[in-house]
Amino acid sequence: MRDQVAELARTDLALARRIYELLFLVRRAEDYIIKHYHEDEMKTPMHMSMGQEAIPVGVCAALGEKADIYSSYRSHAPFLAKTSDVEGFFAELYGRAEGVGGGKGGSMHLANIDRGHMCSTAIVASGIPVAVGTAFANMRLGTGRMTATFFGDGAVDEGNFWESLNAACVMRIPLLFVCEDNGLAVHTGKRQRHGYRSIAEVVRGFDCIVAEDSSNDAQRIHDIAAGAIARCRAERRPAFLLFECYRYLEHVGINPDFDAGYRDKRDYEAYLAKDCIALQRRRLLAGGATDAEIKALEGAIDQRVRAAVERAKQAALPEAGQLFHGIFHETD
Ligand SMILES: Cc1ncc(C[n+]2csc(CCOP(=O)(O)OP(=O)(O)O)c2C)c(N)n1
Repeated sequence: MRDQVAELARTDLALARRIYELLFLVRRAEDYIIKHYHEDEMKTPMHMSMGQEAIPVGVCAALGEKADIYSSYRSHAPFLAKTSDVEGFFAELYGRAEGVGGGKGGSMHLANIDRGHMCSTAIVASGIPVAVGTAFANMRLGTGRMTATFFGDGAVDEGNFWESLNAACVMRIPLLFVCEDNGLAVHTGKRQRHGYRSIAEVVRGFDCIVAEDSSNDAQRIHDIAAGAIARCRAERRPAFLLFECYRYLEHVGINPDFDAGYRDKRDYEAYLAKDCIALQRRRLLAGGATDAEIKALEGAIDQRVRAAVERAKQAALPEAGQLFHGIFHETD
């Protein structure tokens, strides 16, 4: 314990603060979703990131701006960690024309290409091969941009994932495969789905860099991702990063679901004890930030999220004529 505090105190405070800002932004944005969802103005299903924020935040902090990422329908944390575009985010959830998908995509289809969140997708594992293509393009064009794809352990059950991993390894494409391993595909645990003991062990048979971690610590995840990015570039091959995590809420929706019978509330309580936001807040304090400074930072983020919600509520809906714009549409 003393070692952990000593390590916390040695932390680079600017980086620790940046990571805390992103963590707090994501958590607070979802707090506001929970607060307002019952009003039924956000007409989109919600796959909440709550509990899993450390992974997208840690990885995106390591990627920086010059990177392109893809995420699954559990997109809130990757989207906000990469773009910080909380205004475009809420406008989209409220179905408004100024949303990042013109108000037609909702929570599962978020994209802000200028800021490097290419898209999120509802079809499990479907973003993974597209990320391989983007990483290939970045490599061939020499853009210097890194690519990452975020997905759950359920995506590993898809052939798509293994074909993409294989192609990236054979073609020596620098790319981060980031698995947010919450152990569940909807209500089905890994033991019922996997005929092997460890995802990481299987992936180690491929010619790629493999790292795994179960700390739920965004800064530790940042360090692992930064090391993997450096190695991907130097060795010109992909990395597979497996991060264990816990989904606090139901598969889809804003409520806890411990009465559904597929998981034990004690597991949640164990994870809550190492909640990534509380952990990073402690790190800031140990690194020399004052409680007043942190509260000011939290207040500013809260203000920004609240304003984004208010603005989205007032914003215009898309025109009916926009219905078939920006989508694949066949007339016959
Ligand atoms: C190709 C495909 N098959 C099945 C589904 C139905 N489905 C929706 S979510 C889900 C579970 C995916 O779990 P995981 O990838 O671990 O993501 P998590 O929800 O845990 O973030 C499934 C099977 C789907 N959306 N797409």
